[in-house]
Amino acid sequence: MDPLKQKFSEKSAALRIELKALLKEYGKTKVDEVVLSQVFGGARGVKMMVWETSQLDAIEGIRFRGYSIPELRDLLPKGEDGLEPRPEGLFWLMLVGEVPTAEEVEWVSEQWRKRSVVPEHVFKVLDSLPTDAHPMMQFTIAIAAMHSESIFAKRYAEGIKKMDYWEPIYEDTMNLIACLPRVAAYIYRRTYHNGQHIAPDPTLDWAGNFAHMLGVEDKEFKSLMRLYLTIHADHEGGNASAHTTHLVGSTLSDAYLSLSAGMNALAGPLHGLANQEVIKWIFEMLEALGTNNPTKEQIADYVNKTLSEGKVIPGYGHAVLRQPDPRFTAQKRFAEEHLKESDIVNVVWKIFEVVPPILEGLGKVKNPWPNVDAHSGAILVHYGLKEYSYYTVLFGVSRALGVLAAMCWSRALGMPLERPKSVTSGWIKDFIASKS
Ligand code: CMX
Repeated sequence: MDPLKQKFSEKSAALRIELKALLKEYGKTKVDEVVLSQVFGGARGVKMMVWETSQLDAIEGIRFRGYSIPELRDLLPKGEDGLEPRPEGLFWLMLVGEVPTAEEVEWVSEQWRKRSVVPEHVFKVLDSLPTDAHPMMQFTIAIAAMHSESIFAKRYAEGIKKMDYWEPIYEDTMNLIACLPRVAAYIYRRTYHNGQHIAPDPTLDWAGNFAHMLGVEDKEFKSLMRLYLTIHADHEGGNASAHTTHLVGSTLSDAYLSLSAGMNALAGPLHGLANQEVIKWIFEMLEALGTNNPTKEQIADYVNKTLSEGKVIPGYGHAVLRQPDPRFTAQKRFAEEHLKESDIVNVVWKIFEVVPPILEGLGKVKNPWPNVDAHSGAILVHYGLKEYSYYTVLFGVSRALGVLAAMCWSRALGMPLERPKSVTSGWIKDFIASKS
């Protein structure tokens, strides 16, 4: 058994036993109460699932296995330039709860290199799609098409014990993550660069190689990709992409079909697609104002115009967070270190000064602060990755790390089919009447 799998096997077996005892003793203990506005309000705040890999605090933001993003920047082994953490390390941390050594991170890289053989039919499936098909549609189809490789699906069909489900899911997870940069880069090059593909470079790490296959060779961009693919990886379990992956996985769909479903959720404009919407909105604003260097007053007018048209300001607001998103702050820190003079980055910083008081003034927006999607586009544009319809695919490659690590845990802990209760509005009216 490989060393990561061995560690996971031991840790998950121990937790499974512990949780079994806990449930036996405290199974009837109340952990939450649900009020009517939550039933109608997208189940905000309702505690109804277990997610080992990360936890979100409304004020502090995300912690991966207890570590904040700035802490992880110090702790996780970094890329060749010594600047940003390698996502391989975050995956190790999320899966087994230990900060990996540089050797362990190199081991993950080597594993993903070896496992990154994308089946030929996946490229054929992609080539059969129109080149103007949205990259997220291409991405979800390609991931679903890799289902043919699922070890879990094969082992399940042969007959496998519930206790052993996690083991082929671990293999699927490692194989799928290994292939994602190749698939995602293939989509980018066929959509925007006339199908001129770039062969992987086996000397590079997972994120560096992805940057290389996209065709952006700048060393700083490789560094950005390490940061980007680390900070987007997980945001506890209730967000739409994570929850969808979990829900579909709970039916014992394999890792490929579950992730493909999760990516369809990420493709919505209120979730991951917001990263494309932000930069699109900024470009439209600059065009409407006729300048690349708008004043704060001009930006405020444009924000008010957007709101008066009944639209949201993309990149602002969050279902859980009530402070600026530390993932936004991490990208701002990167931009301050590398891109202080960039016009488009400066526009993002001005928007950050202008938007929160306007949203606050509406009196209904619970979080007027920027989320993860408010900054990323401007940085990508600076390095030449201007095709914003592609941005959510980058988010998706990263999100796979968290949701698949979590899926290993769900199978190892024997999590059941998810099936919450729904009621009709008639039932609710009767219930309220009976209470009064
Ligand atoms: N601009 C304008 N209005 C906003 C707003 C924004 N950025 N954020 C929230 N609101 C509005 C809501 O639309 C809602 O209005 P109605 O009552 O008229 O329907 C009201 O404020 C209350 O919403 P909320 O409780 O503050 O926010 P929700 O939890 O319902 O929604 C989110 C959260 C992210 C969908 C919302 O803030 C939004 O639409 N933001 C813009 C899209 C975006 O950036 N999404 C990316 C989020 C991060 C991610 O998942 O990747």
